[in-house]
Amino acid sequence: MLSFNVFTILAAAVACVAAFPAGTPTVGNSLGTRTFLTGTTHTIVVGRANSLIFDPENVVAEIGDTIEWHFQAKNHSLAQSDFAHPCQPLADGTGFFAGFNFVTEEGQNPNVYQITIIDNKPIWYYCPQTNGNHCQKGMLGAINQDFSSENVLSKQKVIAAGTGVSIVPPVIQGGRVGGFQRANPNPLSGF
Ligand SMILES: *[C@@H]1O[C@H](CO)[C@@H](O)[C@H](O)[C@H]1NC(C)=O
Ligand SMILES: [Cu+2]
Repeated sequence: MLSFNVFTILAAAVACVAAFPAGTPTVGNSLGTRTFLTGTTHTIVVGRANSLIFDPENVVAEIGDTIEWHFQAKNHSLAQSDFAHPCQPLADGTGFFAGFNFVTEEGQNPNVYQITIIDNKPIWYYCPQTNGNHCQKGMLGAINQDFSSENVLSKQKVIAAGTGVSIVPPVIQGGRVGGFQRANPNPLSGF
């Protein structure tokens, strides 16, 4: 009798596995809509060695990855734009802007700025420092640009070079500042 019961339970378990193969969301299970954090952090140095560059300026990231900017001298920031309008924030008021609180005379600011990648769309951003026209001089970056399209960073830089004074977004938004909430997670990165 006992062995019959064990067999019955096993048979039920096998039937259950067959009905719900691996990866099939079941009722009451929200896994299908969840974003899985991959744990990969992409470090970008802002203004390496007093230059007007984001290094690397091109990043390929997956959904759930973290992008983390480390600020070197002098007074840089970053703000999201669209492809066709570099050097100005997104027209609808969304997008990230890190603010100008990362100024450092030497070394690296103790704070970092982070965003999380939530979809596969290209992300375009620029340094909105108007003092010295950083964006017009090529201080631009791209995340997940589509190299099979015409809209690539090298072309955006040409557009940026021909634009007028950069627009500083009115509000700091869209990302996280590490440092007050938590220490710079990777202080040697970029050196
Ligand atoms: C950094 O640049 C911003 C934008 O030009 C400016 O408002 C701010 O005063 C500068 N900060 C310092 C410490 O120079
Ligand atoms: Cu800059």
